[in-house]
Amino acid sequence: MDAMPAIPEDFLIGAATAAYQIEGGVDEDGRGPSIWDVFCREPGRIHGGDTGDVAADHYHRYADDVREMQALGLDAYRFSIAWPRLYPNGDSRLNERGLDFYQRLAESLLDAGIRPFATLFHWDLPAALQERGGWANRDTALRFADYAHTVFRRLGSLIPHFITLNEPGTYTLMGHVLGEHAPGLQSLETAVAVSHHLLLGHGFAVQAFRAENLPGAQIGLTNVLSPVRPKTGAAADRAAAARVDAVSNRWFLEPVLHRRYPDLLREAGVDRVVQPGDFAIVSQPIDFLGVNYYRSTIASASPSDPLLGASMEEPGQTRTAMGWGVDPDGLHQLLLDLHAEAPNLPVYITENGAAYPDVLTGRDVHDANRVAFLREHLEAALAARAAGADVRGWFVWSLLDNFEWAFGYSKRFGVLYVDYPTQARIWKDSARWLQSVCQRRRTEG
Ligand code: IFM
Repeated sequence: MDAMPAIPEDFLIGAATAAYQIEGGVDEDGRGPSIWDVFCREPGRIHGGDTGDVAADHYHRYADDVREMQALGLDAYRFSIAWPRLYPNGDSRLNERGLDFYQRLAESLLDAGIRPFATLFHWDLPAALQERGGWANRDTALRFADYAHTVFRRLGSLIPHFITLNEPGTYTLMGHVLGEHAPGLQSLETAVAVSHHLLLGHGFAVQAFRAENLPGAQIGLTNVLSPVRPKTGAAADRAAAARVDAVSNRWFLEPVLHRRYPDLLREAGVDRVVQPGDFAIVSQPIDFLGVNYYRSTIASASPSDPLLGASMEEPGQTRTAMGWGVDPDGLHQLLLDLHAEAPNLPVYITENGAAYPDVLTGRDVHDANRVAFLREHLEAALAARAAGADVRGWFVWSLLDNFEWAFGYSKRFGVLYVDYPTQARIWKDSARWLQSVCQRRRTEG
């Protein structure tokens, strides 16, 4: 990869978080329980028995956190809205105090000159809705649209960018096939229904957004995408790679972009839950695609594998603390491929980052590995942009160390180190590097 190209004026540099991972304050101001509150209390589900009860205490410290973002020089901040703060019971009773929090957060960001990007569903479904079947129940898509509509009506003048869903694929697979995330189910049949209703909810939310006619505001969907290459040119490896690609990438992309499910999903029975007219809803035009990128995949045929008949490896010279291979070229290729597939669809990289075993020494965290990861991936994104891909921005995952789902607090992704006992925020070297990038972006812009 060549040296980092200049950062274009309209290319945003940001950082991302999600409500359950940072907020804490789970019992405050009328918030209802989410499926993650329930899941964390089930013995053995989360590393060390950790929960999001306190997390990074952002619910109380959001104003300080916005000041940190301002000091970093970020153009944009992506956060998620906790549905159970607004609708604690999953029904139509709105909790105004929950809405107030996000209004205050959005106003603080705007006052600091930081553009808010708000995700509406980053996995924290109200527990009351899971009791009625969760996303396996088609009605949840309608409840989601009502919640989304409230957000657009009440906060739409403050928030210029909305993301309907974060990584519906991860939510579906980890929560309903592997059972490693809330709600902890293991049923392919349920997962297939969940996936379709998530996409339907996305489409309904886009319709509600358009109905509000918010001047200048935009809406998109965020998928995690992992380019898949066959290990060899052999037909069996290419077929295995296509199956892995269908599950990892195409499942949540094709219905939105091309009004169809991949064949593999049709074989898994998705047609049972698709009703006439659904694809028209799911494929409502979006203003941008959010891409979360962490790693890529090499697939080969493995007839003994029961799920996909494939085995997977991750290319990369080095690994992160999650064991994920580091492959910035995969991001470059992915962005070019997306541009070829949907040339008129702008892309934001809504998450990109790495966990490493950070060590706090005095007031320092020397995370040279994370600095290299971020620099190489930003360079890859900028090179793809220079080659014609319509990439509009890049968000580091994450602003803060946080609750990494089943891994609890054992994995640190932040550029700001969180000292959990004191909740102090400590700048890692990667934060200083990010600040220098933002400064450079401003002088070049
Ligand atoms: O922490 C998660 C985030 O919630 C969704 N995308 C991947 C991140 C790292 O695993």
